[in-house]
Amino acid sequence: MNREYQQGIIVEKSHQYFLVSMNDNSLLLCVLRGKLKRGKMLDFKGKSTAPIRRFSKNNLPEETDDTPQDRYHITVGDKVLVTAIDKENGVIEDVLPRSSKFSRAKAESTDEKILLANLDTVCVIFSVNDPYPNFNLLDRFLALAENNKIPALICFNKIDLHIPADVQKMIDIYQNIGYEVILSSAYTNSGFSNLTDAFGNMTLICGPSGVGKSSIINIIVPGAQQKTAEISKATLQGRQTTTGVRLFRMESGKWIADSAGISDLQFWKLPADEIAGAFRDLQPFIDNCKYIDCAHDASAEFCAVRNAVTNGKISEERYASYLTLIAEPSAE
Ligand SMILES: Nc1nc2c(ncn2[C@@H]2O[C@H](COP(=O)(O)OP(=O)(O)OP(=O)(O)O)[C@@H](O)[C@H]2O)c(=O)[nH]1
Ligand SMILES: [Mg+2]
Ligand SMILES: [Zn+2]
Repeated sequence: MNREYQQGIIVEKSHQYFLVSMNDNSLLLCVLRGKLKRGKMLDFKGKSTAPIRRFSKNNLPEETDDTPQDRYHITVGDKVLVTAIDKENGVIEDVLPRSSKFSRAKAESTDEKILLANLDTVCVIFSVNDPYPNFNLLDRFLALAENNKIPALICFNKIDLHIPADVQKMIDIYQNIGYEVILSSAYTNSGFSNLTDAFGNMTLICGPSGVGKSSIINIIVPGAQQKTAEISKATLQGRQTTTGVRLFRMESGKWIADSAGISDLQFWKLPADEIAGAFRDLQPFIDNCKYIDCAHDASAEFCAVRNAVTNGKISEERYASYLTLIAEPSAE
């Protein structure tokens, strides 16, 4: 590795701009070296000879919608090698290999969207009420996490509000399946030590809008909101963020990523034949169905999954959720 490169981690991305938290804790606003955009990685031996184009906050390169996307979809969470231009600006020379990523399913593989790289935990947050949880959406998040092979935990926030009986029933179901379920309230400040104990080295916080994701992050990373506002003002002002994901370093050194509320169900599609395998409670049964291409739906014969539902080994609610997901037109 060339000594002039410094290592950092991308904490925010907006079109072709990347905010990089350097190992010395400074923040650099970076663009990608042209060869990265064209899909060429450095070989870690030599420094690129291409001239560095100077830019400043007031003199950023023109931003257009048809900016060519970099081939690697370099994104928040990626570890990068940077050449600093000055105290505020730099150029990303290379991206280090990823250990994992969380992306939407690759049903249409030309348009993979990676939310976060190098994570080891997904924390799906819903509120027990206000808004009332959409459990089908929760199942979609969980299935996507399974599909991305990232361990998921569930947090039900706003327990200072009344917990409806139907919600309590579902909480029990998720616990029975084997998911860790944490109950929290950002208002009474409860549940957060359990929550942070369950976090890995890099945790993606996701869930629908209005459930308290940002409120929770603000408790876990004091000043996060203020920091976000300052960063956006200083660097990304007026520029629409494309990923909606922001990475924060917790005092413990662990990383936590806030993401914009997602209620767009379309976003979370998986190929139909991968859905059953991504339901943790259905998965153990799918190999016992008589037909290898069994869809485990109402018309399936000699289906071990349906049997398990009849015998009470799979909950009716989760099975109904599964049927909803496979019934979608483009889940093929
Ligand atoms: N009663 C109650 N309200 C809460 C709690 N946590 C957050 N809220 C409120 O819920 C609303 C939404 O909180 P946010 O933290 O902005 O929610 P979010 O999930 O980040 O929403 P998006 O950014 O839109 O995805 C705010 O009015 C908060 O004050 C809680 O534990 N209990
Ligand atoms: Mg938020
Ligand atoms: Zn079956």
